[in-house]
Amino acid sequence: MFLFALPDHAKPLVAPVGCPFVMHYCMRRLLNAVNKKIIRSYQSSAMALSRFEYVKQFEHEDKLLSNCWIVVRIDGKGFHRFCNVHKFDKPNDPDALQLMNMAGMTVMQEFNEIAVAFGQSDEYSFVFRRDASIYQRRRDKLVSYVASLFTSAYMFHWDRIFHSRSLVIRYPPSFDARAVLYPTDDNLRDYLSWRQADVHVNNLYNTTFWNLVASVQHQLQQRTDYVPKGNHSVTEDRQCVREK
Ligand SMILES: Nc1nc2c(ncn2[C@@H]2O[C@H](COP(=O)(O)OP(=O)(O)OP(=O)(O)O)[C@@H](O)[C@H]2O)c(=O)[nH]1
Ligand SMILES: [Mg+2]
Repeated sequence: MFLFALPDHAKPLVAPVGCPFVMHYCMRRLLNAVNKKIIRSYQSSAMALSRFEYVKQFEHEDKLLSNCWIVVRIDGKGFHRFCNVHKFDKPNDPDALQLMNMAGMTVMQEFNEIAVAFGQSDEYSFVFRRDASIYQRRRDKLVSYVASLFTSAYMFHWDRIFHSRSLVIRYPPSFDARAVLYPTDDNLRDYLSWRQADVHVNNLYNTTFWNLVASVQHQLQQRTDYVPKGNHSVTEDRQCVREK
């Protein structure tokens, strides 16, 4: 390795045009640039040639098959508990769903190769075009970026959505993600139909169930609000409630 240098005292710091030191000054700039290049290439080759270099062989790059639709689906981890802790309305909390949509929109704005996205409950599916070339279709990169952006966007928009309810986030939510390939348009359409059927069945069941729960709770509330006149014992009161 060769490094070139001129002694500092031999070089003027500023070289006015027409000065006899202009040549000297230019030489110094040139040599500094060459030195930097040499040092940089030496450093990178020293790293590359280290005895630890072999561990790179353990890394495996999984590329998503070309000419297939890529669906990246994220799903909230333990959202049953998350929704209970934050007292989301059952079965659907409009604000919580709006927050999911905001996070979904953030992902769509970032990745312009998403053709369509579909969300329900605590999940979101992002459909990347067949010819998407994002991150050279590297599975790990794509899946981890989508999941992390969705999660950070969910946190980012939380205050805007929930500030009217003064709902403070109690612990950090997380989302898993997977990428699935669909080779034909029919397969993709059936995938979307499958998610649609899922939301339909769940909502049919959940809406009915939670409406029943709400109406029974309402009736019980009305009954327990009834306070009989007179000097009754607690047992008698309960009897009154039951008999009413
Ligand atoms: N109250 C309420 N709960 C919701 C809402 N959206 C989703 N959830 C809850 O989120 C859950 C989502 O289902 P899953 O993804 O199967 O369950 P999970 O608890 O997230 O479990 P994993 O995904 O396996 O970690 C539902 O069972 C509901 O309990 C909502 O708008 N309101
Ligand atoms: Mg979930």
